[in-house]
Amino acid sequence: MPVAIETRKTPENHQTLVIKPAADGLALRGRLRVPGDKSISHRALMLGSLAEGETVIEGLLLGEDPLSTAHCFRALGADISELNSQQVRIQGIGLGNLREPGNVLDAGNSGTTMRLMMGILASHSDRFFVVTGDDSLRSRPMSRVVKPLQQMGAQIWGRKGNSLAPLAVQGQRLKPTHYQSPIASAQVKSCVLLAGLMTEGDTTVTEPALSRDHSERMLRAFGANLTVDPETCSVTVHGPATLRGQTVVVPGDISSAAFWLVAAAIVPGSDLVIENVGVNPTRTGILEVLAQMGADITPENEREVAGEPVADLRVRHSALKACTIAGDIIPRLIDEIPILAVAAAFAEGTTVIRDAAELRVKESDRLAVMATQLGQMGAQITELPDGLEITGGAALTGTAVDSYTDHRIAMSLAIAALNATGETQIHRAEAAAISYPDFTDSLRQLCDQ
Ligand code: SPQ
Repeated sequence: MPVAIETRKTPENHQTLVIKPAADGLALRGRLRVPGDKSISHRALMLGSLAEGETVIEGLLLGEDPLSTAHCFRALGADISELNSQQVRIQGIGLGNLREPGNVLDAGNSGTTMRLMMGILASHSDRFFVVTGDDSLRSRPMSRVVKPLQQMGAQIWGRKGNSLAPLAVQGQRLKPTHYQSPIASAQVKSCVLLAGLMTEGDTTVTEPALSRDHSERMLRAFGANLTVDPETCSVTVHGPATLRGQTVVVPGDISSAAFWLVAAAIVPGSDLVIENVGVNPTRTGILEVLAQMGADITPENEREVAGEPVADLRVRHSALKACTIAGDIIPRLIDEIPILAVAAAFAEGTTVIRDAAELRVKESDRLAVMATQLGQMGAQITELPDGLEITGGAALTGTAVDSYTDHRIAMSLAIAALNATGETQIHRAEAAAISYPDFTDSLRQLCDQ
């Protein structure tokens, strides 16, 4: 085998992923599918629970984050069948009919679960909810959703001036608002739109740049009345809405495909086809940046599936060159910055990433963690207040690194390890299961072709 891949359990019950490429001969070849899109999986579970009638979800991501969403909505009264990636059936309970759970709702590691659910809970009158999460989620800022909800009249309490979970919510009849979000965030936008579903009148969110639009697409498909103004990055929900159960076909997650796109681009001799990837334009910033860097990526078999654009992506190894990543493209590749930092480490010249301070409040401080961990492997990488500066070309050497329990960091470091000399040990690599439970199996399969 051209690369030795092993997983070891630690006494603290974590997993260390050990990767040691052979001196020559490693190339990633073949075809693969990545698991379902995480953002779409969350939204399908939530809207299916809130709709009237049956929703069928095909291709649901079985990662830990969507499992947290399913767990919460079961506790809120939705009848969700056994979870699998073929077909999940939900008997929705209808807007306004969530039950008050007898216990705390646990969003686990998932920012999307907590922030979107807050909009739904705050608008369910006469019911009391408490929402919490793991250590990482309890340190992530929640004021970004608490503020607009309070502007709509919501009653919410939490630590540090209502900005940190656990959060307590006394559901209310809300009033419509026009919220000018200071950040481009699909979670903020979706939270406000979901709160607007049961609110009489027009609830509008305007953001400084366009973030992913899966909520808008799916809300429309479920029957909500929405006006979208791309010029001003504004969306209005005309409430109150009625949602009707639908069939949702979840495409493969471009954020998961990103690891293989970069792996094949940087490992000589690679030629991969990643099938059935969602290529919604609000998510394809990574394809634009990799094209600018000189990557050889061709979309094939482009089609539309259940309201979302989908394609197979063929990627072949090529020489990469540095570029600048900043401005309005950032929200369209926000989750791909750690793996783009890996691509930059193998590109000629200095790549500058700016306007990405949001990365500091993800599952980990992704700027600090990528700078230290990739730096430990020998990359020339400097942390900027709102980004990273990476000068490519320094040879990487395998060493002990840590995911900081962040799924995207764990997988980015694994891809860097494929092009490093010697053995890399990635501690707490089990974090990958948040969004990509079969990541290590796919890595083995691809390296074994
Ligand atoms: O759900 P969570 O934990 O926030 O997950 C992340 C990720 O890397 O998987 C961010 F850490 O993705 C977010 C993404 O960054 C998922 C998301 C969504 O589904 O609406 C939107 C983005 O977050 P934001 O804060 O920009 O709205």
